[in-house]
Amino acid sequence: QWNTHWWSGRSGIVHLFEWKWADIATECETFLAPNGYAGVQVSPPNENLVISGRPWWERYQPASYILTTRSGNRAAFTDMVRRCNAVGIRIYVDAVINHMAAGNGVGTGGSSVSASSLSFPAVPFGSGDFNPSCAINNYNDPNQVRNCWLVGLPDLRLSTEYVRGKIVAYMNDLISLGVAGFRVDAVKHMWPADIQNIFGRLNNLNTAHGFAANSRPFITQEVIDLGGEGITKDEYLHLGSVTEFRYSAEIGRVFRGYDLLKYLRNFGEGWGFMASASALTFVDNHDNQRGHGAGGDNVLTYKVPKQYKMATAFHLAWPYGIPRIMSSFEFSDGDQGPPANADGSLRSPTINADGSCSGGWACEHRWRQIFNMIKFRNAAGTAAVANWWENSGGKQIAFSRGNRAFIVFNNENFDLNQSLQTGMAAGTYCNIAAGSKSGSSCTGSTITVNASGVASFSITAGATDGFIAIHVDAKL
Ligand code: QV4
Ligand code: CA
Repeated sequence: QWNTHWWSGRSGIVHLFEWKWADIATECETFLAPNGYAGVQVSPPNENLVISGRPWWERYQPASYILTTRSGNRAAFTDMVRRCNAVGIRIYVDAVINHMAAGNGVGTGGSSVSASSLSFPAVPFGSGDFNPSCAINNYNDPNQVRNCWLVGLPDLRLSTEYVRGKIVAYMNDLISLGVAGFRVDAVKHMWPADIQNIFGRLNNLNTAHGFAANSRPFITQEVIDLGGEGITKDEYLHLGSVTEFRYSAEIGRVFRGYDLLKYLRNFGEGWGFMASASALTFVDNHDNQRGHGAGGDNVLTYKVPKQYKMATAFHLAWPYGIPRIMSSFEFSDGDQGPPANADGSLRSPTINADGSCSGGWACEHRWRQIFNMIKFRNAAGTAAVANWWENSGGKQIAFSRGNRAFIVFNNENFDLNQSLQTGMAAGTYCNIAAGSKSGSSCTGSTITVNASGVASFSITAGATDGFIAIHVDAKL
């Protein structure tokens, strides 16, 4: 359950956090597929409790497994998956299966919810389907972390066949609609044996959506392991891929300038991270960009654009992990929900003439420096890192991916002016940080590689983009 089912020549999963299904369908067709992306992680599609003020986190409070949320209904979800698969963009569902909603009221599909009487009639779940109420205070106690109630959310009794059966039916329903897999929420809070049972009962992917026969759903498990807790990521590695939270914490620290870029030379397993094929990697996620979950103060977000673009460029240039790109809505408060109308309905992002978003949406995946690095990663393919260079200060680095792509970073507070061996064929290349290839020219600056593979690079300390990148698919 490690295969992402990406089309060849594609890479990267964009988390279109809180987007509507209809907008995602259009985004697959008009932007993601043409720019080489491979997949989308969508917000939880199952009905959630409506919470006053409409915080984003109401979607992590399930009311039922009916596919009706502010992102759209079952028909809209079905249409999105079909249209995205048709252009080679895979859909991964955020599956919230550890718990149900903590409050009382009504769900986004109109179902009634009562946490106080443990009644979720639209599933139905009743009091016998939950573990006894208790708080999680001690993350060194695996029994407490897995059997007690995460921030007061009624904890499902996943040891029972009835509860397992309901969750398997929900996930198999999504597989029948053509999803390629799941980001499973709060996995640390579930026993490995319980989720192994559930994952083992998932159907193969739907061949009508272009998946090969006998394809297993991709699984990425949300386990926050920054060390020092009673539960480790290692307990879940046999079940599928796992979120590598240390990647996010460390890359933020490096690009914020607290560590030398030269140490990135063995970023990945060399830093004690899990094996590359198991690691779901990200610069930030929907929790740690706003101080939820864990990750610390060093996490980079869209609010620190220069360092964010540099960290993302490294993330996509470096051959480690399964990269996920965060696509955010703008926020000033950590509870604030996505852009919405007065009646609570979600607003669509406004797409500007230059391709960027507005209307409260950050759309990092549409930033030139980011989507052009997806193309860099696709151009690099499986080529190994070569032609490593570092300055004596250690905050300027460069490397190639074989003879297919080359990138230079300057995180010093002084200019970089350097001739470097790129490993690339002679010619003129577009600097894809500064612009794109358009016909027979570049919309930004160019880099000329001479017959010996050498080119000269200049990145001032104050440059808007702290990196220069070239690759074979953006050669004039
Ligand atoms: C409050 C009190 C509790 C009290 C409870 C009583 O804080 O002490 O017990 O009321 O009812 C929201 C509120 C939270 C509230 C809770 C229940 O923020 O204050 O508890 O609802 O009413 C998201 C948000 C949470 C939010 C939750 C449910 O981050 O703030 O809680 O959704 O709406 C750990 C886990 C990890 C988790 C991470 C955040 O190991 O698995 O914390 N990450 C995932 C998701 C995350 C989501 C959940 C798990 C829960 O990525 O987005 O939490 O589904 O590290
Ligand atoms: Ca649990």
